[in-house]
Amino acid sequence: MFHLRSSSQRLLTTVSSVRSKHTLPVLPYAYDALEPVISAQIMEIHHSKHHQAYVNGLNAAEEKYKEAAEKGDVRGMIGQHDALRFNGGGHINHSIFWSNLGPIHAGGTGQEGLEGERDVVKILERDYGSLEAFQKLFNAKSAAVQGSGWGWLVWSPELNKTQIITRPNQDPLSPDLIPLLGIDVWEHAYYLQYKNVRPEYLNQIWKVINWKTVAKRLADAQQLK
Ligand code: MN3
Repeated sequence: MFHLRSSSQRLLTTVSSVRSKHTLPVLPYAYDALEPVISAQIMEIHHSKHHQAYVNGLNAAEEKYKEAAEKGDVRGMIGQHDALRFNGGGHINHSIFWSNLGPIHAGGTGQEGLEGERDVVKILERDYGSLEAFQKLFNAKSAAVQGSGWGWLVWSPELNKTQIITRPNQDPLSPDLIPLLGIDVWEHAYYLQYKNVRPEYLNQIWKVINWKTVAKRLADAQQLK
C-alpha cells in the first residue's frame, strides 16, 4: 500500500512537471517565408537555436527554483531570478516577435497590411501624428538601444494610449503594459544579413510586419478597460 501510494505520488509529480515545461512554439510560416527581408539562415538559427536556448534555460531555472522552494531555501530561490528574467523574457519576447511577422505576399503585411487595419491606423495617427512619424520614432528609438534589446509598441491601459518603449537584453515588459508589436534588435536577429547596419534592418522589417496580429492585440487590449 505504501509503495503504491508513493509511486502514484511520484507519477503525479512527474506528470505535473512535464505539463509545466515550456516548449518552442512552432512558426506559422517556413524559415524562408520572410525572404528577402529576413534570410532563411537567420530565421532557422534564431528560432531553432536562440529561442530554443531560452526555452531550455527557462525550464532549468524553474526546476531549480522549485527545488529551492521545496527546501525552503529562499536564497536559492532568489538566486534564480536573473536566469528567470533572461530566459523567461527571451521566451515571451520571441514568441510575440514570431507572431508579429508574416510573409510579404500572404496579405496583411507591410504598408498595405497596415493601411488595411483602420483601428491601428487611427490610434497611431492620434498618438504620433502620422504613420510615417510613428515608424520614424520607432526606428530611431530601437536603433539607439545600446547593445542588445527590443523595441516595442505597447498599449498602456493606464494612459489609454500607445507608447514606444525599448527594453535592454531580454527584459520583459512590465506587467502594466500590453505588447502590440515587438522587434528584436539583438545582433543575432540581423547580423548575418545586414552586418552592423541595424537601421537598415529596421527600415526593411516593416515589409514583413503582420498587422493583423497587431490589430488583434490592440482590440484585445482595449477590451480590458
Ligand atoms: Mn532574438
